[in-house]
Amino acid sequence: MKEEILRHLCKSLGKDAAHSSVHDWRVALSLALRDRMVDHWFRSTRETYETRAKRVYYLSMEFLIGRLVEDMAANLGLVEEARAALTELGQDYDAVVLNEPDAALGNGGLGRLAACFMDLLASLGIPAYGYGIRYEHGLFKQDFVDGRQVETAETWLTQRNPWEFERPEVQFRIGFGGHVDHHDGKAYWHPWETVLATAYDTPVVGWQGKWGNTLRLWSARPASKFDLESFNRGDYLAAGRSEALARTISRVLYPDDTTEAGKELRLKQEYFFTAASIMDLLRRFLSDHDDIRELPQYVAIQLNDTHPAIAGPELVRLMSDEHNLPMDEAIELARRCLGYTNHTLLPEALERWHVGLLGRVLPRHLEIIRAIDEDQQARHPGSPRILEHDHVHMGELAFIMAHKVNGVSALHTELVKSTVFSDLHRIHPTRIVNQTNGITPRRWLHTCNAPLSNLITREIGDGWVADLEKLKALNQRTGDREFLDAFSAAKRQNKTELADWIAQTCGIAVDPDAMFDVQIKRIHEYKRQLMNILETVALWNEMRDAPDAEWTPRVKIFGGKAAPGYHVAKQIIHLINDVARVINNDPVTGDLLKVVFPANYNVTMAERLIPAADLSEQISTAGKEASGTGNMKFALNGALTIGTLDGANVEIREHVGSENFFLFGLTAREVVERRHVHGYARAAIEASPRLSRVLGQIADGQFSPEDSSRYHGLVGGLYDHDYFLVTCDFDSYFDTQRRADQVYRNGSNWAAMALRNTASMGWFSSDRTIRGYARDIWQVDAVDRAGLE
Ligand code: 26Y
Repeated sequence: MKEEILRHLCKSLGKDAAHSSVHDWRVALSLALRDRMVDHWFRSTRETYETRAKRVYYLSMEFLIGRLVEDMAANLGLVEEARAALTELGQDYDAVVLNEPDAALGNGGLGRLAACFMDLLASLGIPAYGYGIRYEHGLFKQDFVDGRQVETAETWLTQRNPWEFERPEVQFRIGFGGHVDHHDGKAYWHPWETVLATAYDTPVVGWQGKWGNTLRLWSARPASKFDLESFNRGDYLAAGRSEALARTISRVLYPDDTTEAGKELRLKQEYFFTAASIMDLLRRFLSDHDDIRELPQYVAIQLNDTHPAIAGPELVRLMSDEHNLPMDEAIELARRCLGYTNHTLLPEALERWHVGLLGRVLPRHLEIIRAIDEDQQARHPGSPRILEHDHVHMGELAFIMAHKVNGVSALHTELVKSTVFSDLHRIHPTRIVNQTNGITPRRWLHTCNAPLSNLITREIGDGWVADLEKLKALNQRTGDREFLDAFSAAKRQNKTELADWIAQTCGIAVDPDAMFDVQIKRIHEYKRQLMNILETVALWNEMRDAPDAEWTPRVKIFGGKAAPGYHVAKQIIHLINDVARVINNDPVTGDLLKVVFPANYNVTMAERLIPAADLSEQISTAGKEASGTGNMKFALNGALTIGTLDGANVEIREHVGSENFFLFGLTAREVVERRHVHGYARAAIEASPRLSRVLGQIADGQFSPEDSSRYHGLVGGLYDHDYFLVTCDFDSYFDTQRRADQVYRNGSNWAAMALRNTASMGWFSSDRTIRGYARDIWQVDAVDRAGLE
């Protein structure tokens, strides 16, 4: 390893060891690791070709990958070797690993899920490709200026990306706009604008390096030749225009996980990567099959939400316009290839495109969508329409074009059946299935939490890393004092490390013996960070009223970004920062209560925070969080959950046992009923002196003395239209927090409950999820390739 690192430093980077930066060492290490995986990767591809195995294509606008170097080293079993090599070379392995930029090609849960799935597809030896966009700028970088979120462009690609292989030979022409001619019963689309999609491949090698798949990300390039004539005339701007326009398509990740995009660029991005991916997989299929009618036997395409839903019409277009299949047959064939995962019920996140826009950008696809709509009506008169009120409903399109539609938790799946797609579900009663989300145990325990991971391996061996259900054996240790102490010591170590990091990055001293209470996720009203900060203020009030009472010291930790245009979410961030400033400087409460909100939450920060958490905040309004996956990561790392009966919380509670989970709040059904009660929010506030006091303080400017009316709108909104029922759940949340305080003060009981959580989380490995997709949706074999050499 040492030789290989030095060789890359010198031969690939042209650097001399004596004059190399941490960055150079990191790239050299990455290249050395990459070399080790290339053979596995080639062999997997060869085997897939030879056996003509069915392939899975996972189409996703987002892949929230994070850092790769440690992940790769861990999967190849090379962490110790790499560490030793760098140490011998006089380098600090941890600093080198931390030098890698966090690849944030996603917004949140859906993007991170895609990354976890890539790991498991490779670990299970399922031939698969992830397809997405190689955004030049991933999710924006967040800073706080006077407590307000400020966004700047993120630049993960300014340095060389050692993981990817550029494939200039893999190019597809992607058309936009123009018109469609029809003659002799055939359609001819003449796009007005064309860009090139070029491929960049990142190998994804699974656990123990036995199998490798490809993450293929598309980058946009101009299709036309450089305009030398303008250039020579001195009109440099005109000469560069087409290039700039083309590249815009893969320039930035759409930084929003809720609001309707409504932007032509977003539609172009969706079509750009979807079309390139479909053309690529068809080319691959046709390179060793003659009959396109066999496509469904060899190809399974999974749509990660509706963002790539144009895949349906695109497949139909290629099969009918270019391969001359009748339209109805093309529709049926496409359907047999496609699966659609729904990740949200929030009406504002369901994609709809105005027909005017869609027809302008994709005229042929609009015709095909009309044909699909008619086909559906002919087969199922009265079926919900794809085209309605001048809009194309992408959810309906994806549903109708998929042979299976899946929800991401049991509760979410039931709600998909009974709400957004109730009519389609009645017509297609077997189409909706449930595949509860899962997480990769490698990144989310083995690699991110060395103290706990080593303890578990000492106790039960290392088989749990590949088969997380093996953690069940730890249940026998919940009465073992010595083991519980070791378990608590591992948590304590993580908390100490986090406390050091918080001191360095936020300048706040926190006590590692306090309860670390963590809420990290996108900032959104339905996730109710607002309820958490209101509860923090209520707790602070009561601590100040009786500072000598028996309190459980707490550190409230927040992390998350707000969509740049989401005003209320940004106000919530501002409020958390304002409250933090006041509480952290209060000598009366001192170490009893601290509020910490490190800026720029990302995968790397999650890897730091989750192992150190005691309490996991999963407090969404019931019925709104489709699944959640952070909830799984916390419980696996031995945090107890305080949560509502929402998303996968329901299943987590079933697995860990209701006595090891702090449940509170209205159920999804009660939420719907409560909204029908006139004046429910005002009534709840008036019935709660505690909440009234907190809201009064915030509205009066106690936390924003420089601008006393800053939160009038936010507080007023709670009185008048508290859609997410913060007010209704507040008291039960507060009381449950105090119950958690009590249990935490009795440390050994807490540790036993936490251990039950870790021991019971095996089912939430994405191993189980991927096997479920393979069996129920893709009809592919999850081959156990553990025997491969
Ligand atoms: C239309 C567009 C702007 C848009 C972009 C991103 C809409 C939605 C999204 C992202 C949604 C998302 O991340 N959903 C989350 O998916 C996770 C994985 O299934 C769930 O665990 C989580 O509950 C859900 O909010």
